[in-house]
Amino acid sequence: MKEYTYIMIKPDGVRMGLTEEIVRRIHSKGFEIKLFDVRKLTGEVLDEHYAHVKDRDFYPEMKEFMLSDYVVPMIVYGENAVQGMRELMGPTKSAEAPTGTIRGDYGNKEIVNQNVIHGSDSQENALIEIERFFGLKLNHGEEYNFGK
Ligand code: IDP
Ligand code: MG
Repeated sequence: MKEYTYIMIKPDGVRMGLTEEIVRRIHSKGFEIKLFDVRKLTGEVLDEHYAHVKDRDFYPEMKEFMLSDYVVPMIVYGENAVQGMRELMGPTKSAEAPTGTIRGDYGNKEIVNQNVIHGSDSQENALIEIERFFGLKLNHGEEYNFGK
């Protein structure tokens, strides 16, 4: 079954000019980008999105970084897209991410929060995050027009 996932290029990725390369990698895995946008986030949406790390000591610095520039939110679609995108991204800590993954190739090896890209960690969270950032209530396996 094809599924949706929420992907977001973080400010470091945008500033390094990696959007085109990341789009190329997503397509080369056979996934489709159904929608994408370029925007600056608000503190409110970020606190909601990162509620699971909001009380950690690194959060204030991370929040400042995430609000520092444009991000590129996307809806990505395909077979096993949630897991497949996590593999393409590599693990959270760029210093531990293998070469060939997005975080391994481009993430900051010292500053953990500057890891270039976000990807949903489960099918359930993917739908929650897509609704949060695009205001769309989707179901996995269903096809939508996305405004076409
Ligand atoms: P994920 O992005 O790989 O799913 P999460 O555990 O959901 O990782 O953490 C969300 C984000 O919080 C990470 O992408 C990273 O930017 C930041 N983060 C997680 N752990 C640390 C840490 O130990 N130090 C600094 N930032 C962290
Ligand atoms: Mg996560």
